[in-house]
Amino acid sequence: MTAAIPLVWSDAHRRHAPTAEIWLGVRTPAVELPVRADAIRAALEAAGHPVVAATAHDDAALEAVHDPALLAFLAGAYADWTAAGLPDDPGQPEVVPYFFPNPALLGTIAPAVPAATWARTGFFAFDTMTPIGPGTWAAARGGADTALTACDLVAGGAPAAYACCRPPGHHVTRAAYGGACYLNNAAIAAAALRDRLGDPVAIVDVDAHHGNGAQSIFYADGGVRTGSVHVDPAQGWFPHFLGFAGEAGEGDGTGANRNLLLAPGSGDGPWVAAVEELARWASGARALVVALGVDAAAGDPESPLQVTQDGYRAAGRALGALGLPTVVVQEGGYDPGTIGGLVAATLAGLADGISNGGHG
Ligand code: SP5
Ligand code: ZN
Repeated sequence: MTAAIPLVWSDAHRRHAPTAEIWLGVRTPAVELPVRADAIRAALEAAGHPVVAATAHDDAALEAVHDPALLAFLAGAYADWTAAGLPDDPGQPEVVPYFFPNPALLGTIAPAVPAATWARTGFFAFDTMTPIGPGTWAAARGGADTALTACDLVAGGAPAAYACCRPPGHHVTRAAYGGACYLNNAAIAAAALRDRLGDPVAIVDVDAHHGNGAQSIFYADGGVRTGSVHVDPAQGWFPHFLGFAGEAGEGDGTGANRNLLLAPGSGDGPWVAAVEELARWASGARALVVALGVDAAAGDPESPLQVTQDGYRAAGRALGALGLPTVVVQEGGYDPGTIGGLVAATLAGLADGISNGGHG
């Protein structure tokens, strides 16, 4: 029996409390809220997981996967926005984009960062639903520290650690943010584990949405295998432009990306089978990062998948049975009433899989 998987935590998550998501130009209620992490922590503490405070880590760990220009933008965007008076005129309290450098606008001309504060956001953001408020950067930076602290535990010999990252991260590429995400915690963790434990590292993303960020960051890099199971973007689901089966990597990364697509309405049978396939594919890596979105669950307001708590437990078991040093990073999951139990079940399955190994 392994010791209970530690929960790594940063209080800074609460400083990101968006007032709205701009959806089709309309202010709609934000769903990526502080209550999410608080609900998960409560469930995991009740299940006996020890809490470990995140420690500060150097920016170099972020620069391993992100463009310094994106990091500088995120760190300063809210101060720039308020200095430009935009909360008063036109009355937008949070940093949002309005104009995007569509490749078909620019052709072969490289985009430059716009001079106007109100136009700059569109250089870095790829959707309108990922607002930057007064505490967003502190929260996102704390989330990265949370993932990196979990890496420290695992590199130090813990079989697994769970990073309760909020805001989530798996949609963020090297230089662009969106999808309620600001820093790609799973990619940051994979790079840190690669430094400490060697190549290759695997990322298995079980969030209901495609893990486009890690796919993009490591697309030409065979040192990090990236796999994602998600609802088929061709059937109308975010991130719409990416996540298709033919996206397999390029150059040194050819064959190192896997996308497994599920139809809306899919439940435990096909979803657990897909996770098992990604687990088999990850076997032989030196370390594993699980991008744990629990929004594939039935009842989640952001996805049409119908996975149960038992399905998440089975996914955890399959991933734990690999016996790899494992960092689990929180991604999506938007029903505060059920996400704690879903994460607890996944970690229980993971611990079970680790204990039983290949003998279960
Ligand atoms: C981390 C994560 O799970 N991000 C997923 C974000 C997907 N958001 C897609 C939003 C599509 C529009 N939904 C309408 C909700 C209106 N408030
Ligand atoms: Zn998601």
